Amino acid sequence: MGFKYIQYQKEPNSIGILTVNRPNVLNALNWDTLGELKVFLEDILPGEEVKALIVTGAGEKAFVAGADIAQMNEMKERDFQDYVDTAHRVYELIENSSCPSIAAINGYALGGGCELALACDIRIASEKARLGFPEVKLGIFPGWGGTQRVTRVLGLGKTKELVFTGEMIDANEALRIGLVEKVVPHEETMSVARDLAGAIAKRGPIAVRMAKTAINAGSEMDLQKALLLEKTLVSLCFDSEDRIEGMNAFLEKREPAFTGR
Ligand code: CO8
Repeated sequence: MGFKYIQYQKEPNSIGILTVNRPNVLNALNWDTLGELKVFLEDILPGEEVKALIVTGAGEKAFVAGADIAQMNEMKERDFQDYVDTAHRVYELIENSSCPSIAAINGYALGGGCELALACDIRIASEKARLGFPEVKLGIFPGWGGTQRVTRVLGLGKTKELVFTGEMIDANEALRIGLVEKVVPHEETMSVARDLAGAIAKRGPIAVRMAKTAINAGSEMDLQKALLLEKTLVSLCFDSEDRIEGMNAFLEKREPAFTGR
């Protein structure tokens, strides 16, 4: 696909694997990497028909160690604004994608890297992973959605503790506070992520997609509006061929063959 800083592969069971590929700088996100991610997410992923996307980092040490500090340090005001806008767009594309996403956190997930993981739907962490928001050590703060997405996952107090101190936490602490969903032996990070993606890929794609919308959009609404949204979306699901197939398959004691219609 002609990308320099990211890799993408589609596996036979409709699982996509997106890898940030700058291992020499712990997969730090420079402008070009964000640009490639944007092109991939906007122009390529929608045509791929993948049922789950795994996002990970190349090499043995890092998921993504954040924004590229060396490049940021050279940026002028207007460039910086564009850099921030591009990162916001990339993270929104992942968060709002109809395709469920899993962050396979295979090492450091810091600053913009932790924010990237938080834009994904589910986070699996290697036992070697280290997570945190070191931005205040650099005189900035998590500005790629971090202050907002972390708060929604961890609550105000824990977010402020992590953001104000800039201290890293290990994978087990991340699990304890709910920053990741699962901690696994390092060498099993990708296989566990694949298993999870595989389980999602077998389910009714319309149901998974609408559930994602109901959960994401509903969490930003008051309860009454969110329940109305849920009712509307689940009614649409009920009208799908996949619903008929799923219920018939259960009653006939066989595996469903969903078509996404
Ligand atoms: N940017 C650029 N280069 C990096 C980055 C990074 N974020 N992280 C690591 N590197 C480079 C190192 O400079 C080093 O390069 P070289 O070999 O040329 O010296 C190489 O990667 C390997 O790193 P280390 O030698 O430092 O590896 P260690 O194992 O000793 O340490 C650490 C690993 C602890 C992860 C360390 O590299 C580190 O602290 N990295 C920086 C982490 C960080 O601060 N991340 C936050 C960046 S800021 C950010 O993400 C902001 C996002 C929101 C911006 C919104 C606008 C304000």
